[in-house]
Amino acid sequence: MKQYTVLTLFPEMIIQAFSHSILARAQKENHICIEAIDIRSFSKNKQKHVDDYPYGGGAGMVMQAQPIYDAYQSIPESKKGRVIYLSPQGKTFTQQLAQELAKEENIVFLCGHYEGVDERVLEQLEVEEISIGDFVLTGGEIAAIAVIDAVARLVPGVLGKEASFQEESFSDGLLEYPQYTRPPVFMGRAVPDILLSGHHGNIKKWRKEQSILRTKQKRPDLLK
Ligand code: 4FN
Repeated sequence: MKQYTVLTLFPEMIIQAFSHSILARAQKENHICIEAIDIRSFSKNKQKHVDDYPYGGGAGMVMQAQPIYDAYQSIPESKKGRVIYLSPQGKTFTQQLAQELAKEENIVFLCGHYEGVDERVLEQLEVEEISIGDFVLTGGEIAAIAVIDAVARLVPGVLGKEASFQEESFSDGLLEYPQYTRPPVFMGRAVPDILLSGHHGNIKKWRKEQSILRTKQKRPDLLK
């Protein structure tokens, strides 16, 4: 069973995100285990603070090293592994990285808040930084959820047979062909005849062409 442990100030965000659909079932069936550790519960002050003012001054607060370090050390040795800090300073997350991470037995994710985390705990834990893209977030949780979702669905057993088979067609790196379902005509728009022809060879060829055409038109960067 793959173990994903998230160090966070908002554990309920993580648990809730994976309480539906495919990844909820994957947890019930013990293909994956997703746990959230509340960094705040490792605060050593009465007010349960986990942040403080930045040395050197400036706006905002910085997450302190000690509660994060202690939260990490509370993880049993058998569940420790690569530590990923979700950060806009990280290398951009891709499907290739998802495939690589899906091979790991244990991954620990650290989610930042405020202006970020005291640099020394990032060094001490030898974190790897990963970013989901170039925009501003209020915290790392949404990024951790995106990465865990992309990784967990690649773990053997998580997707049904049908979906795993489809997965192989994603791995050509192309966008998907257009999809249609009933009714055959919607607001005067008909489903392409070829999809109703029952000729599986022609349908397969048409879909491949559509995938290539769409990728050229919408995401030419994916072809390079
Ligand atoms: N974000 C930028 C520049 C400076 C700061 C940010 C920013 C959450 C703790 C980090 C953001 C985006 C993708 C984590 C952004 C990600 C985060 C992510 C993230 C609070 C500090 C912060 C130039 C990229 C716009 C806030 C650029 N992937 N700081 O968002 O955690 O993982």
